[in-house]
Amino acid sequence: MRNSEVAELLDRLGELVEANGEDRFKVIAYHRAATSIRNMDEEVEQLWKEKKLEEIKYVGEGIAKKIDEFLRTGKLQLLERLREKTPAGVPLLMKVQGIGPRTAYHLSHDLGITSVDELRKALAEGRLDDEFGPTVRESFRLGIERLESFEKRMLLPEAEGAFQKMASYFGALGIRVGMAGSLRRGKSTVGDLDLISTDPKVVEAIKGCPGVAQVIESGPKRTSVKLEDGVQVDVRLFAEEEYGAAMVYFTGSKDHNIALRNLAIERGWKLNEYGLFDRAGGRLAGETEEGVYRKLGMDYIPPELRENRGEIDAARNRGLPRLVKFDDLRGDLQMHTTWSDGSATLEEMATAARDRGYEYIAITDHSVSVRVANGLSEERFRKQWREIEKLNDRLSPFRILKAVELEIKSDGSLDFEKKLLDEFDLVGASLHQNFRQDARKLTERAVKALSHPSVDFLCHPTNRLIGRREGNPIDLAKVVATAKENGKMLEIDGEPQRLDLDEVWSKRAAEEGVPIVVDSDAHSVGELDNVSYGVTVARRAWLEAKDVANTKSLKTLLGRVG
Ligand code: DGT
Ligand code: CA
Ligand code: CA
Ligand code: ZN
Repeated sequence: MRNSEVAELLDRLGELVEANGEDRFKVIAYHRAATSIRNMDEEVEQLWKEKKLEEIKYVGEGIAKKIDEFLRTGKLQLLERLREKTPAGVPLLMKVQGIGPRTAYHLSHDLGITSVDELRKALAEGRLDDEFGPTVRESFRLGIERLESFEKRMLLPEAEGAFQKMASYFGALGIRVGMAGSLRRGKSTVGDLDLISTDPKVVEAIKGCPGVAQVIESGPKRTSVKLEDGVQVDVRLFAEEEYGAAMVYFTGSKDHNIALRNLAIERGWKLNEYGLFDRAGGRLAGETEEGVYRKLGMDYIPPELRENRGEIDAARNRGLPRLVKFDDLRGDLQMHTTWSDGSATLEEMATAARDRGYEYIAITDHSVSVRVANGLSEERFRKQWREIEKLNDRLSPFRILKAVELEIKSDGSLDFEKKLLDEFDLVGASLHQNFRQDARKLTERAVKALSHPSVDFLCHPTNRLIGRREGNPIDLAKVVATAKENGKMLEIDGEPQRLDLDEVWSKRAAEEGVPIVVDSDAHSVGELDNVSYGVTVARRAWLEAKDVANTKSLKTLLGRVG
């Protein structure tokens, strides 16, 4: 099985490309292809032999060529070239937020610091006091801390991939396992996997699961293992009549559990992972989650809401939201094609979206000033529109919207004039450049864009990349207020590293009546599926179908964005 080898290769390549200051889009593309290959069930070598590399999710033509070169020759020339010109440790140092290619080069080449560990030591021993001011040194320290706490966590696709593999292994053995923990709640990052089963075979069987590298702890009712990629999985055994209570307990969150337990205590009862019990120890509930919630006097609470953010009161008052589902979506409103930095053609994206059952999509290639992503000029957009019109004739009633991910420039002005913008069906505005400005300036840029009559929504408002970059210190309350005032929409970008806006701010925006766009930001056909991560965030934000703009018919949507 060479999947992990190929995944490693692409990860190293991504790091080195980044270390050499090349464009972020490429870097992300390498890493997500790596994760996808690491987690897939098929063997990459087999697909390569069948010339089907490009069928792998997140693998486009460019990456397929590199995998081909590696499998044919055992080497990748680009990687070796980059390795030669990059001083030792630079990719590692760049994982620390606040350290870019130039600083990493300086640390390694001039100061001989080639790892995060050495950097920490040098900071502690005061060896960098002459080189960097106190603010910069503090930012290094914070960056190191953040890196260490994140490195232990996974993004959703990785966690889901690990769970799917386990589930199919257990499935083949006829062992039923339930998924609990933060993955079941759909949290954007997952620390470890928590499995629950009522089948006694499970505690031994898990040790033989492919990918298990180490058994950490093993007892009659619990086994903890570590997978090859460092992921920890806990499996716990319960009796049938305890299963529901165990699922409630280990799904969490901890705060939700504590609030439930307090409710039980108020009634003189006891709630734990084995069940709900009355004063005399008699079992009141435990076999099913529904039973536990019902007995406590409330509606069943969907896992995504179990964060103790008001869901318990809502469930007691029959006031839980009817959460939006993937099937409610009628279209996807952000995606890229080979016209800018996507890996699939316009036609491929459109037909794939139509085959997924959508009624409409927006093609939102980047605008001209995003040079690293091959942004489009007016002239190129006009050419693209002719292609869109032809496809629309052919694919009708499916409809492709002429759209753009429009760059908000440093001074808050936009890439195009109003006259041209008004010829688009839909305009999303994004802020990719100069995001190191101070909070006031960044907020001004977003506010200016949201006040422009031709802009329909703000894309990934904070521009965070989970585990790599904190969101911009933008004043989101002001952004929400401006969107509300001007009748604009805000986006939940489904790219697993982004998931931006997050659930807390999406909830606040929706409560203010600001429509939320949930989209994939796909750069390949496979990435169209990312919209489901966006839906997960929307659900964690308590959103109903009515709160999400792209659950509406095209007519209603266009009526609104005019
Ligand atoms: P993670 O793994 O860090 O992404 O987050 P979780 O939520 O999966 O947390 P984990 O794996 O430590 O524990 C799974 C669940 O078990 C957690 O969501 C709630 C429950 N739990 C763990 N420790 C405690 C505790 O001390 N008290 C209560 N009431 N519940 C706990
Ligand atoms: Ca967990
Ligand atoms: Ca756990
Ligand atoms: Zn973007």
